[in-house]
Amino acid sequence: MMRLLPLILLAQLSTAQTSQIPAAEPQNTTFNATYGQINPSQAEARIARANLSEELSAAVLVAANFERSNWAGSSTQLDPFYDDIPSNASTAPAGSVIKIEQYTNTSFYTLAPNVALSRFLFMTENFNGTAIPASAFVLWPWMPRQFSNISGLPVVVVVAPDYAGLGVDHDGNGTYIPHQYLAYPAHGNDLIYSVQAAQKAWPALSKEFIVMGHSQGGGAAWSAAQILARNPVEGYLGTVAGSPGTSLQASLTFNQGKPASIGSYLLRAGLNIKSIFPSFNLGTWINEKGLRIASLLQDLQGCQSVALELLGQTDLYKQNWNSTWYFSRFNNLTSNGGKPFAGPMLVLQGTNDSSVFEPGTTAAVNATCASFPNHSLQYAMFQGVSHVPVLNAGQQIWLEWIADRFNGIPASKGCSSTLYKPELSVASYQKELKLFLQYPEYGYETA
Ligand SMILES: *[C@@H]1O[C@H](CO)[C@@H](O)[C@H](O)[C@H]1NC(C)=O
Ligand SMILES: *[C@@H]1O[C@H](CO)[C@@H](O)[C@H](O)[C@H]1NC(C)=O
Ligand SMILES: *[C@@H]1O[C@H](CO)[C@@H](O)[C@H](O)[C@H]1NC(C)=O
Ligand SMILES: *[C@@H]1O[C@H](CO)[C@@H](O)[C@H](O)[C@H]1NC(C)=O
Ligand SMILES: *[C@@H]1O[C@H](CO)[C@@H](O)[C@H](O)[C@H]1NC(C)=O
Ligand SMILES: *[C@@H]1O[C@H](CO)[C@@H](O)[C@H](O)[C@H]1NC(C)=O
Ligand SMILES: *[C@@H]1O[C@H](CO)[C@@H](O)[C@H](O)[C@H]1NC(C)=O
Ligand SMILES: *[C@@H]1O[C@H](CO)[C@@H](O)[C@H](O)[C@H]1NC(C)=O
Ligand SMILES: *[C@@H]1O[C@H](CO)[C@@H](O)[C@H](O)[C@H]1NC(C)=O
Ligand SMILES: *[C@@H]1O[C@H](CO)[C@@H](O)[C@H](O)[C@H]1NC(C)=O
Ligand SMILES: CC(=O)N[C@H]1CO[C@H](CO)[C@@H](O)[C@@H]1O
Ligand SMILES: CC(=O)N[C@H]1CO[C@H](CO)[C@@H](O)[C@@H]1O
Repeated sequence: MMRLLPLILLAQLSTAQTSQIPAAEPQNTTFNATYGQINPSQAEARIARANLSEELSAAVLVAANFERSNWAGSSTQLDPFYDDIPSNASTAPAGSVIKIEQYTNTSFYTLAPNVALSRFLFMTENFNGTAIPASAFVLWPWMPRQFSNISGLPVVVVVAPDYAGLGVDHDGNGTYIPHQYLAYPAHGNDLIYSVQAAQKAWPALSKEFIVMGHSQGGGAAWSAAQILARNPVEGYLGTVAGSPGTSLQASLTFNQGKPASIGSYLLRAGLNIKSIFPSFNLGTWINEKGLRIASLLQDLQGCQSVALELLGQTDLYKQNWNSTWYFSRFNNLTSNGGKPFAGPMLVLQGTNDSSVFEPGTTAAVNATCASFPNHSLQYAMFQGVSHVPVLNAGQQIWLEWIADRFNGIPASKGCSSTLYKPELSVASYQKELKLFLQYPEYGYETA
């Protein structure tokens, strides 16, 4: 039987601008933002400390300056919004709001038009349950979608926390707040408490909410569902976990034979594990060369682009990592899957994901379904789809799933698994994003 696809004709109407506009000049191919670019005279000395090759040193500098060109105006460390922590942060409980910026000037942000932004600081809890400040934002659609079953603006995607330690990186006393990378329960706390704080700050937000995240955020969302099974929160309607991280062990197991990936995970996770296990020393997993690189990564405040360059090396770690107590314990304490969770939950996974591997997610889903066959878990796999693009491939599924929850339609009980296949052959589809954003300076660039 032939399937009929709904046909939508898209027409773009172009109108000439009549107002005075700056004369067109060629698109600027240099990085636009000059703010925060590393001082060239200092860069060499800072990078030299890591004893990298000349070629890699140059690549790291380019990557660092590229990241900085993406900052929205300034570093969070110099932005008073993130840097000035209200004094009540020392006493306010998790889930409370400690600062609200109702209107955020988005001229340096990469937002779709007709989306407004508010930022706020709230109290979350770190892995061990200490209350700490963190940041989050609310995206306000021009016309929020209405749902029959809830009162107020539907809370999903619009409230987005920075993980604790990113954004706000110190408490009211100036004490450093580490980002507990891949300690999923800590990230789960950030999701749950940011919603509670946002609801306090903006009563127009609905009591009902859906938790959603992707990749590390998918792991955060799944972990939030596990936390909510122990500590239920009124209004919770379900979780969407896209390409979810399930455990450090899973990430490393599926990277066996790829030493660069193993080193990258061990270094990034190991950087802040000391905040959970005070006796841990990064040198337990990471060798001397790796330690120099870790210092540089922190000195540059490097993010994904810098890490991609710096951690792409094969010889940064010690071979005995997987026989250490810390590895086993961290893994046991932070993993997702095979544990009770508050459902319903929708898990999205591409079968050709080279960051979060499908067999790892499938194993976590299987373990969960084996132990909790009567919970509601819907597993959606997407043939040939990779890591981030699973949210594009699967958007009909997750948007409808969310709408059903807000409309009060109960999710089916039990576990189900579906492999979705594309309309045309897998090879017909562009696999990855092929663009990056630039700041438009002239009208012709956005005409
Ligand atoms: C491109 O941007 C850089 C940095 O903002 C500036 O120095 C340069 O003059 C610009 N070039 C053009 C062609 O606009
Ligand atoms: C720096 O790197 C070079 C080349 O890899 C190596 O020969 C040298 O021993 C390294 N120096 C230190 C202090 O590790
Ligand atoms: C700073 O630390 C002291 C001692 O631990 C504590 O009593 C105080 O509440 C902290 N203040 C803030 C603003 O966090
Ligand atoms: C903390 O103080 C800020 C003002 O600095 C206030 O807006 C906020 O409501 C307070 N939060 C709590 C939980 O006391
Ligand atoms: C937002 O910031 C831009 C750039 O600094 C400025 O031109 C604009 O006037 C600001 N908008 C508002 C509403 O303050
Ligand atoms: C954090 O919790 C873990 C697991 O219970 C424990 O082993 C560790 O000692 C705790 N760390 C701190 C800093 O309290
Ligand atoms: C532990 O590491 C060793 C050496 O890299 C490797 O041969 C072994 O397969 C690893 N075991 C696990 C369970 O990852
Ligand atoms: C982690 O869990 C496994 C399986 O339950 C157990 O064998 C192991 O002893 C645990 N490791 C630690 C350090 O608690
Ligand atoms: C998960 O369960 C399915 C269905 O029982 C099975 O076919 C598959 O091999 C399992 N996969 C993993 C990785 O456990
Ligand atoms: C998976 O991705 C790799 C790398 O992009 C590609 O070579 C391979 O053909 C893909 N496999 C499938 C089944 O799509
Ligand atoms: C984000 C940023 O730095 N934008 C700058 C891009 O370039 C134009 C023109 O040079 C500046 O006005 C913007 O401030
Ligand atoms: C506010 C509201 O109408 N809530 C309802 C949403 O749907 C569920 C399930 O059908 C009901 O139990 C709620 O009362």
